[in-house]
Amino acid sequence: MGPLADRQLDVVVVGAGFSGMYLLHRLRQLGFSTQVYEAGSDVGGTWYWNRYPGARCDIESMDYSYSFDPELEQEWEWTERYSTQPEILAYANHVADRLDLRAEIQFDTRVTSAVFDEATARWSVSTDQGETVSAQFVVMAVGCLSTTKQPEVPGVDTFAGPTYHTGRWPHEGVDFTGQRVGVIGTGSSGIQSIPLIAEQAAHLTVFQRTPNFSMPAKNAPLDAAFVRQRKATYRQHREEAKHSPVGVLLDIPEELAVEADPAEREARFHEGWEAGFLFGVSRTYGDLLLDPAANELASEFVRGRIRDIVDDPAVAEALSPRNHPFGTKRPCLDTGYYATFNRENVTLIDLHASPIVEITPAGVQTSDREVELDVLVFATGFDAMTGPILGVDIVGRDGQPLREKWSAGPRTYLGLATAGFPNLFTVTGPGSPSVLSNMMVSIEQHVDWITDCLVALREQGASTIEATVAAEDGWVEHVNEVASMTLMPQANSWYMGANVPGKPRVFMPYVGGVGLYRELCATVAEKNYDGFETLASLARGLAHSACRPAAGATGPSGLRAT
Ligand code: N01
Repeated sequence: MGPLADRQLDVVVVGAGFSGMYLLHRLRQLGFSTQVYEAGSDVGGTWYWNRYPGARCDIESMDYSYSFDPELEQEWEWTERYSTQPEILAYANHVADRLDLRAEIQFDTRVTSAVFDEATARWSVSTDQGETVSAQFVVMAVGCLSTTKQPEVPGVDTFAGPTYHTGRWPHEGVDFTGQRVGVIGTGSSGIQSIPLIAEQAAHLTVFQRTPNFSMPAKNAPLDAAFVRQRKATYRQHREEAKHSPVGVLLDIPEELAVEADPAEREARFHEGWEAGFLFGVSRTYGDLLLDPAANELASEFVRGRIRDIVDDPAVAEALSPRNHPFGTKRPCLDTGYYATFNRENVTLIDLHASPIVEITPAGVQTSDREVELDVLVFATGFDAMTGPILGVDIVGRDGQPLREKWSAGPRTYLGLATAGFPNLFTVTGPGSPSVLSNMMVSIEQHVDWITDCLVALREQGASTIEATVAAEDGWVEHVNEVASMTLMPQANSWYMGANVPGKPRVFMPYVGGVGLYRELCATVAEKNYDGFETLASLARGLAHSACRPAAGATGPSGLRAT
C-alpha cells in the first residue's frame, strides 16, 4: 500500500469532463462521499483542452448534451447546428454552476496512482499534489481522447519556433498572422483547424500522412422552429436515441449498395453528402461497412466530390483516401476543408511520396525538400482509449499492474471493469461502444449503470465487486468477433491502436451498437451482476479465494449468444 491515506471516501472519480461531472452529480444524490480529481483548471475535459481554431462538435448540438435533466435541456439554448468548442465549454460551466459541482472537484490535480489493498478492500489513490486518499471505489472518467500524441519524428524538440498540439491549445489563442505555418496531421483536428489557419497565415503547409474521408458539415444557426419542435418532443427523441445503434437517430436501410441501380445509388449518396451529417453517406445502405465492394462504391463517391472541389487534379488525388475503407477511420465533418487547397497560400505535402526525415530548427525536412516554417502545429491525435487509463499507475489484486495485464491490449468485461481490479470502473472504456457513438449517450448509460451498481452493493452489504476472468474472456471474444464481421479492423486507425508505435493492434471499441449494448448491460444488472463476483463485507478474506472461478471457466451465457 502507498503512503498513509489522509481521507476516507466512498468514491474517487478521475476526471471532470462530461463523465466525471454527471458521476459526481449522481453519486452526491445517492449519498456517496466523493472526490473528483481533474488535471485541468476547470471542468469540460476534452472541451477544456481542445481549443484549436475551428474546434466544434460533429454530433448535432441538441443531441450532444445531457439528457438526465429535463429542465436543463429546456433552458439551455444552443445557437448552431454543430456547437463550437467555446459554446460546449460554456454549457459544461453552466452545468457545473447549476449543480454546484465544483465544491467536490479538485482542479490542477493529476491522479498518479491507484493501488488496491486486499486487506482493507480499498483503493489508495495518490495525486501529483502529494495527497493520498482511501476510497472504496475508483471510477476512471478520464475520456478516450485525452492523452495527446506527439509526432514521433527525429528532431521534434529542435524546432526554433513555437509548437502547438491541437489537444493542448493555449487558452489565449494563437495569432498566425504573417506566419509560415506547418500543420502535421489530417484527422478531425487537422481538418477542422486547417481552413481557419489558412485564412490567417502568410503560408500554410499541410503535412499529410493519410488522407481522410471528410464530408461537409453544412453547419448553420439553429432554426427557432426546429428548436421549439425538438424541445417539445425531447423526451421521446432522447429515449429513441438511447436505443439506436450510435446514440443519434438514423435509419440504415437494409438495401445493399452493390445491388442498387447505379443512378439511384449515386443520388442517394449525394443526398447523404448534402445532409451534413457524420453518418450521412454511411447510413445510405446496409452493406457499406460489411462488404468491401459496397464500401468501394461509397469511397469512390467521396473521391469524386474531392475531385469536384479541388482545382488541381494532382492535389485532389493526393487528398483522396485509398488505403482504408470509408468509415473504418472516423470520418470527419468539415467546413471548407478541401476548398482550402485551392488557396494560393496553401501547400499540401503528401508524406507517402516524400516522408518527413526530420524536424530541424528552421522547419521540416522531407525526403525531397526543406520547408521553412515559423510555427508548427501538431494535429497528431491521441493515445486513444487506453492511454488515459494507463497513464495512472493502477495496481490491482496480487500487486498486478494494469499496464502489465493490458500489455497485449485492453481486456475488460463490458468495457466497465477488468478482472483482478475490484471496485474499479471505467466510463466509456475499451470494450464499450463509446467512441463509435454519441459520447453523451454512452457516458450517461455508463454513469447510470455504475451508480446503480454501487447502490445495489450498498443494499446487499457487499464490499467488493469484480469481473470474473471467464466473463471477461467471453466479452473480449465477443467484441473481437463482432468487429471482425465488419471492415473496421482493416484500417490503421486509432480504434486499432495503430497510430501509436508499439501499441498492441486490437480493435478497442464495441461495434455491436449502443441499443443492444444497453440491453446487455441491463441484463447483467438484472441477473444480480452476472459475470461479476461480489463479496459481503464480513465474509471478505477467506471467501474471496473460495469463490474465484478458475481461468478459462465458462462465461455468462447471456452475453456470448448475441
Ligand atoms: O487525431 P487523429 P485527431 N507524422 O488520430 C497524423 C475526435 N475529434 O485529433 O492517419 C505524420 O484522427 C495521422 O496520420 P495517420 C474524433 O473522434 C472529434 O484529428 O496516423 N503524421 C493523422 O492524420 C477523432 O477521430 C472532433 O497516418 C502523423 C493525424 O496525425 C479523434 O478525436 C474534432 C504522425 C491524427 O489524426 C482524433 O482526432 C477533433 C507523424 N508522426 C477530434 N502522427 C469533432 O469534430 C500522427 N500523424 C467532434
